[in-house]
Amino acid sequence: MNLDLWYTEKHDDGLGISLKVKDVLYSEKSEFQQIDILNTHFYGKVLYLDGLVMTTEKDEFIYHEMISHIPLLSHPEPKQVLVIGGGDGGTIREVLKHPSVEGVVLCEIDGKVIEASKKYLPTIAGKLDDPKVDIQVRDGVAYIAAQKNCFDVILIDSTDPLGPGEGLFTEEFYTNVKQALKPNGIMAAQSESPICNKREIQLIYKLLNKVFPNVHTYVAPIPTYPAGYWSWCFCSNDTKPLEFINEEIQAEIEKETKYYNKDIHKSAFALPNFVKELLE
Ligand code: AG3
Repeated sequence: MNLDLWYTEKHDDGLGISLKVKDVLYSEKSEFQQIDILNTHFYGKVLYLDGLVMTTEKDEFIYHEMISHIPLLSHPEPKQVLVIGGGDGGTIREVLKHPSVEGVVLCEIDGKVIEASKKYLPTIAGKLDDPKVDIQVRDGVAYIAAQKNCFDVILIDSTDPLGPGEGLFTEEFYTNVKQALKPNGIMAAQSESPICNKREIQLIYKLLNKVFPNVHTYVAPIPTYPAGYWSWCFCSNDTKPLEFINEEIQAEIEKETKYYNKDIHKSAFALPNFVKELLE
């Protein structure tokens, strides 16, 4: 298409994230949400859910490496991993780089996101058929409530706290996540933009602090998310970030990553003053 066609993810506060579109590859309304995959000039193929950027071929590596390697390398030997959300498969691809991982459950509410990602985003979704992956197409809220003491690492790769992702931002859900973790388990959850989503990041941080003894925010730039600056929360019963890092595996992982490395692991927890203030 040679038209000057742009799609803008619009926010109430007068912010938009615009990408020039080559083609619409997929556009369907599932039982849960509107799913679109657009081929864009700058960021390659982009997955949108309810009009919001979930992942793009060009910058997805930052988000997926940061949500996975920070918690996994902080655990001495992660064997069983759970990813909630993340139907595009990017987080699964990174988790599978860890040699100790024996099994990873992907609990995604919307089977259509998985199907569309497999078809149109093979570089992201390419590992979803790996024999170590157990795909559960169901609501993460119900799934987690039935899991006790069985995961070493849980990653919450959700959308924003509205629509089908809403239930993944409650005290009850986080309590169930804690119970699903083994005592030395670690969870990491995406926690929105410190610039655009001040209320959300504060709420997530407050709720997590009610449930977990250790809650630590870390940050990275994600060019295609609101304000280009994103956060995650690292939570555990007793492991503090940077207290333990599996350096042997880290050295191997670093050879394959495009964003993550041992310096980034440390610096991600260094927060600017305005973020520290938000979380006080
Ligand atoms: N999950 C976090 C997406 C949040 C983006 N928000 C937005 N664009 N308003 C991404 C899933 C990638 N596996």
